[in-house]
Amino acid sequence: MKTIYSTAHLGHTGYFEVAGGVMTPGFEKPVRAEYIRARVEAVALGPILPPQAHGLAAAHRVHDAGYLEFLSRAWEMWSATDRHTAALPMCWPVPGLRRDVPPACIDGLLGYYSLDAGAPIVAGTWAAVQGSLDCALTAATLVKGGERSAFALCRPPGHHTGSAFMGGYCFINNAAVAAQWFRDQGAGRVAILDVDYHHGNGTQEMFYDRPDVLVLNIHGDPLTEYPFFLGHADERGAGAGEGFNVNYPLPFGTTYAAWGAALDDACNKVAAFAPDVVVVSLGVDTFEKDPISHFKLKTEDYPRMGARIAGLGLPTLFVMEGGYAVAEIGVNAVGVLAGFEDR
Ligand code: Q9C
Ligand code: ZN
Repeated sequence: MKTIYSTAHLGHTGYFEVAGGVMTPGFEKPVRAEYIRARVEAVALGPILPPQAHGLAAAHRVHDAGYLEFLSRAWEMWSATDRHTAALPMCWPVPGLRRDVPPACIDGLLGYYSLDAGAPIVAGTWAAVQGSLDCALTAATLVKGGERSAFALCRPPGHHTGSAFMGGYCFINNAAVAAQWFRDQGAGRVAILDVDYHHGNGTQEMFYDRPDVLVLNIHGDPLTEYPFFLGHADERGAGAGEGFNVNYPLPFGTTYAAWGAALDDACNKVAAFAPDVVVVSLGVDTFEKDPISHFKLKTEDYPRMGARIAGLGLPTLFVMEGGYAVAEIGVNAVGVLAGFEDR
């Protein structure tokens, strides 16, 4: 399996997040992708290739134009106000406030276009975001060209990003853009299987009323886990998309016994849908030692996950999402890919 990796991610660094009420170095940091790349090399998974530049046309198919324009200019606007720390929002248009008049300053725009204060923007962020998207689209091109699978080593991740907001370490929804790109390239049906610990709220939002993209999510129950306000089991899609969104919210402490049962059910639904291609939002923050998560998957569970997905017998694009236990992130993420390849 080929891996697509860009060094542009290295510039998205040097920021903090508020964790437990305390300013803490960001959990989503460059070493994550570096450890995954090193593990791909160590097990000789396959060639590691740089992405091709794709521009933003594919992103515009699922993202709001004003949002993309904001993202591309946010650092320039923020640093023009003589601030040099990461740009972060501090005020949001919750229901009851107005969204019909977009703010004319960066501090207002940051809140207008975000879900939370969890997607800091620094000087290198926009280049990293474009590089991450390019990885997804380059890997998607390999799968479209007939390869059984490909691995987009995306960083920053994407699945919390909706059409017009960043959040949860995410800026452009790489998996969603790739899924839409497959549709635009002629795929009739696409399934997105999101195995990250957190609910992929952005992906769900983008395809919620569509029957051509089946979205399945296995994740921490939003009653007690981020992103809190989406990801319940009764969210099954709307209108023509009714029945084409499937959520598996699971409690803290979940092990592979219950997690794997959810995966099995999800895979049966994918098989019944008979998509032309599967996009896997691959987060490994389900790991027992993940510092911000509460599932209990073990390192030996990740190859089983990959093997079950391989059992679908479908062209598969893996898109990297979360995972914050950096010492084990490479072994776990590449474990899924090696398990998929049955080795
Ligand atoms: N400070 C992904 O896994 N909340 N995003 C963190 C601890 C945000 C995770 C709470 C978690 C976002 C792609
Ligand atoms: Zn996650």
